[in-house]
Amino acid sequence: THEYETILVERRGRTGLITLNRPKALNALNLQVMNDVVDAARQLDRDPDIGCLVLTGSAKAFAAGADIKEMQPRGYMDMYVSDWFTAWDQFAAVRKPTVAAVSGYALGGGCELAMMCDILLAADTARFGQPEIKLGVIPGIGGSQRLTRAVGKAKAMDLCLTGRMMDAEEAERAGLVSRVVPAGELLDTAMEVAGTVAGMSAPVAMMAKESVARSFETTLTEGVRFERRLFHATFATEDQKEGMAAFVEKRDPEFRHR
Ligand code: CO8
Repeated sequence: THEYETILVERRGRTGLITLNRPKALNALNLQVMNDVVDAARQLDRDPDIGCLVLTGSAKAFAAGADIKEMQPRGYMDMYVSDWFTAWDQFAAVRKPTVAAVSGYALGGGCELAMMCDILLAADTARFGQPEIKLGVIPGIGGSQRLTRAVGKAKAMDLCLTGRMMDAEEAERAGLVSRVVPAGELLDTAMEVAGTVAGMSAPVAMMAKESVARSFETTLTEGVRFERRLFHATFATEDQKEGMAAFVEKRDPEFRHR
């Protein structure tokens, strides 16, 4: 694969692993990181041999936020005209399932990036927060929206207004993360989860993701209708034939991902 400056990209079976790799800045998300992650994620998303993406950082930091030093000198016109950080929306738009494996700090843009992923796994060392207010700004990559949808108003307001950090246990209790695992097992667990997802029918996994994601965008009636249409669409896949035949024949399915 293509070499990147700020990330490492690996393919393990049907899983694509992206590791943020700017250790000197605790993986602070500058424009280069954004462009690298978005480019790698879009390539993996298009690759028929990939069924799931994992995004991780280091033991100490998933990412300690947007790069403060890069933003410090900028002014309003500059931020507005360049539409600063808009490319992160392309990461959120990845259609294959994504797993965030968070160890250490996931602050500001780091927390926002983790929340863009479909499955959020935390090491017991993980710390989440939206500390932007302490810098005189507010979240800008979706934090005020995704955090509120994930944990509700009470904790979202608390975190965005005080800038305090939440540990892994509180994050799990609040519904921000789906599982907490010992730090040493984080990557193995993430790769195992991703391997399970990547072993499913790729188009059907994409439909499942799209359907759950739709619940954040629409009313219940429309959401249920959307789900029903996609459910019907699964019957146009070879994998529905294989999955149901395998059940009836008491064997494991061999999905062909189409
Ligand atoms: N940006 C730039 N550099 C950083 C960042 C960051 N966010 N975080 C850490 N670093 C750098 C430090 O400056 C330091 O560099 P150096 O060695 O050159 O001094 C190095 O990483 C190591 O950091 P520390 O020495 O501070 O490590 P500690 O273990 O003492 O502390 C902390 C770790 C608590 C994580 C601390 O580094 C910290 O508080 N970091 C900043 C956290 C933060 O405020 N994040 C939010 C950033 S703002 C944001 O994300 C806004 C997103 C919205 C933008 C929207 C635009 C549209």
